[in-house]
Amino acid sequence: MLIKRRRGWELPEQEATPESAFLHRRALLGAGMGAMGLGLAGSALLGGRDAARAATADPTSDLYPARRNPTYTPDRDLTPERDAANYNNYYEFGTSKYIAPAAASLKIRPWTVKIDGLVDKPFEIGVDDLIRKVTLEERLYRHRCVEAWSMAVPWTGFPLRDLVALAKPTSDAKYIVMRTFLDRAQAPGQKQFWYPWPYTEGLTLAEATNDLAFLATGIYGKPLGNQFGAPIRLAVPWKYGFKSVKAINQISFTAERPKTFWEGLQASEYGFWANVNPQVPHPRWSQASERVLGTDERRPTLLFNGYGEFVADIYKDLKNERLWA
Ligand SMILES: Nc1nc2c(c(=O)[nH]1)N[C@H]1C(S)=C(S)[C@@H](COP(=O)(O)O)O[C@H]1N2
Ligand SMILES: [Mo]
Repeated sequence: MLIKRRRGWELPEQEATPESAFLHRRALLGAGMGAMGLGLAGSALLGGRDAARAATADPTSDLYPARRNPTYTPDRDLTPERDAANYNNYYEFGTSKYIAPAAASLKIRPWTVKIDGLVDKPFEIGVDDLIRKVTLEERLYRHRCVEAWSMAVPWTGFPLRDLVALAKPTSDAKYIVMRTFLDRAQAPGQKQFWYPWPYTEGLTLAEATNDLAFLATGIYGKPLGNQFGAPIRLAVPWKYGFKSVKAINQISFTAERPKTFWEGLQASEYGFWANVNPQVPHPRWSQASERVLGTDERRPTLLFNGYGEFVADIYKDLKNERLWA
């Protein structure tokens, strides 16, 4: 995808929802595939790779691209898809940044999300049913990894708040805990027993119901690729990237603060709050600036990753907490 240099508010629609997404859908519909299902005619018509993609087509792909919500527009160019899709953190599939091929084999359907803990009535819901219960929208968000690299990407998804509303937490619930699948056969990284699998993250309910907290099911105008945490992952852009847990299959409401994956590994370096703050260095490196993925650029890091206007109020009475990573 070619990205021309423009101000954030001038980003045209086609940069967030690449042309290929429209073209691919049009090819399918033009061939009558919508009604026919994915038969032989389809494989003959589409090239080998496209045919493979169509055969495993996401059951909700008709919902993409979704309408853009213009409230969320970053101050910088979007990261080209090719760069974001080939530089990922996903320890379940290895500790390098090049896990996309390994992650591709994760089976993401059927997929259910279990909602339990302090809720009116625990339930389990198929991810496609969940996606069709809510309204998908596109948001352009910055992402700042604790390792001091950053990107800006167009997520598709829905506010985490809408899931909280579906779950109906009781008045005792104070935290929301999100967990990734546990399957050593599919995720070789999970054979590394010194990590506290499954990957677990948490937010306070005040954070979870903030406008910015987002559950992403797509990116670049299409369903999520596996390397991004398909079929459903969190995006909380004012926090370091490790809070944005991928491939969620359980969401629990609790009265107690959960022990998160990275806290379990190294609490002194990766805390529960992990709000982005350029003035609070990581014990082993500065957080003052960030390398922008896909460019040679370094940018100064912003307090709350630039999202203070949305979230600063949440923290004003929490002065005794270690709010910054
Ligand atoms: N389940 C799971 N979720 C995860 C991770 C992980 O290793 N496993 N890595 C986190 C980190 S450190 C970052 S920076 C982001 C990276 O998201 P991306 O690969 O989509 O850019 O995912 C986060 N979510
Ligand atoms: Mo990260």
